[in-house]
Amino acid sequence: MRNPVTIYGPAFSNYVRSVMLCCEEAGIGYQLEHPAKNSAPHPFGKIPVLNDAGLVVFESAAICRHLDRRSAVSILIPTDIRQLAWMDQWISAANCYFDPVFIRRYLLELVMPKGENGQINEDAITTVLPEVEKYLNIANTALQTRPYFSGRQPGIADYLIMPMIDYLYRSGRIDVMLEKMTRLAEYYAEMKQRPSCEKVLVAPQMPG
Ligand SMILES: N[C@@H](CCC(=O)N[C@@H](CS)C(=O)NCC(=O)O)C(=O)O
Repeated sequence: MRNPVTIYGPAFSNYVRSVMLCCEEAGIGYQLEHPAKNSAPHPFGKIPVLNDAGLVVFESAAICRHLDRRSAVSILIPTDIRQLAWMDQWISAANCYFDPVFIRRYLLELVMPKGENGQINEDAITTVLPEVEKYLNIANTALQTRPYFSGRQPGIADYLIMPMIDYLYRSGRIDVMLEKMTRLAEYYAEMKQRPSCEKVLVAPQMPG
């Protein structure tokens, strides 16, 4: 068995969770380290960063692709080019559209509020909610044509999107909206039963 990899970043980060999920699925041992201990920090000041026996990689999608390629058997990336094209588009959509709206603008305003006296800025939440709903609808519709965001099998796109979706379900404010997304709910319930998701997608421990 190859040496475990080091993931720099806290376990509450959705992107750190994505990398953890890929490690779990690929059977790769890993340890989490505080980013301050990283001798080769992310050039753009983000997390996660991976260190695999001295190979330092940043950007979650690149990290997850590397994790798949270092394994004897590829299970995170489809071999069929049509499924692969589908997965790649959802990896990009996860990073460019879902994360900024679901996590940066909605979730972080709830858990790390930027309003006056540390209060939640309700105007910011009200403004972003229609976009959250629009993007959830897009995800819900996509899953009506293929079972997973990575095509016929769960893969990197699913492990990028699941931590975001999990945080939306946990937010407790948009249950009525989520109830309308019946296909997404089915997908979420199925994915949550995977041992990787049961282990990684737990209630987050936020910094005090
Ligand atoms: N494109 C990066 C995004 C990583 C990212 O946004 N990470 C967040 C945590 S989930 C972060 O570093 N936030 C701290 C900051 O923006 O200063 C990736 O895919 O890894």
